[in-house]
Amino acid sequence: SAVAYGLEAPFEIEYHDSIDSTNRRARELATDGRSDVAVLADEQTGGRGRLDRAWASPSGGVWLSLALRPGVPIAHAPAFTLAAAVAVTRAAREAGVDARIKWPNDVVVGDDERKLAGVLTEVEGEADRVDWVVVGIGSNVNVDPAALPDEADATSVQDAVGPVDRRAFTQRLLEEFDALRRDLDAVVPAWRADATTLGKRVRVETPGGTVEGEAVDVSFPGALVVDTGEERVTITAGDCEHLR
Ligand code: BTX
Repeated sequence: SAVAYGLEAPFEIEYHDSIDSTNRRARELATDGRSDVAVLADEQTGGRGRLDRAWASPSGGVWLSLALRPGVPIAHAPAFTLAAAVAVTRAAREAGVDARIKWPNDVVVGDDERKLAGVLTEVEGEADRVDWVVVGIGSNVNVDPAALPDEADATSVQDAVGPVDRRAFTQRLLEEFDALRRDLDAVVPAWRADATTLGKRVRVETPGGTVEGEAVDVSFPGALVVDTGEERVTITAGDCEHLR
């Protein structure tokens, strides 16, 4: 329970010392009709990123997935991804880490933009109303970066400022997320304030091809607007690279 984990959280907490994937478990709960449950684990043995990529999840991180049934149109679901990125960024800044958001879902630190956290949102339902949304948030908190894959260009809160109280970090993250999910119109302005992508030259690999230009804005519920010099392209999904 929330109390057993020592959290006064706005979500019911299901805690696991070790689990394959908190997203997998949260999907199971959401499919069963449960909502406002946060599945939390010290370690994941089969953590997943986008496009079925592996997400390294050693003990000491904050691996958590929220099962939600918000009753919004499916097109609004990306706002939950942005809200999660803002929530992690605020929790990290509270812990003393200068974290910034790289569109759409990476939380990065430093000029070399090492990845501190990632968000994986999964949705099921009808166009005008989702059945459920699962928001998975993986934060490298008290993790030795040596325990993360070399090619991941990862960092952790521990690497930046030393080990922190994971309960306080998680509490802050959940409170920030809770406030934003109740006020989705506040998500994009909050995201803009914490972003590192805006104003940068970017190359975005989208399902429809590569787009290169200046990232000029993010529009609700989370699309990136890129000015190619010839036109403004609105991108709803893709992998974004910051060009120097
Ligand atoms: P992504 O597809 O944007 O990023 C995946 C890539 O990130 C990997 O290919 C690898 O290069 C790199 N990577 C892997 N592990 C780490 C790590 N710990 N830190 C930094 N970089 C890493 C991002 O996907 C979405 C990740 C969501 C993870 C959460 S954890 C709780 C929940 N459960 C679950 O299975 N997934 C989510």
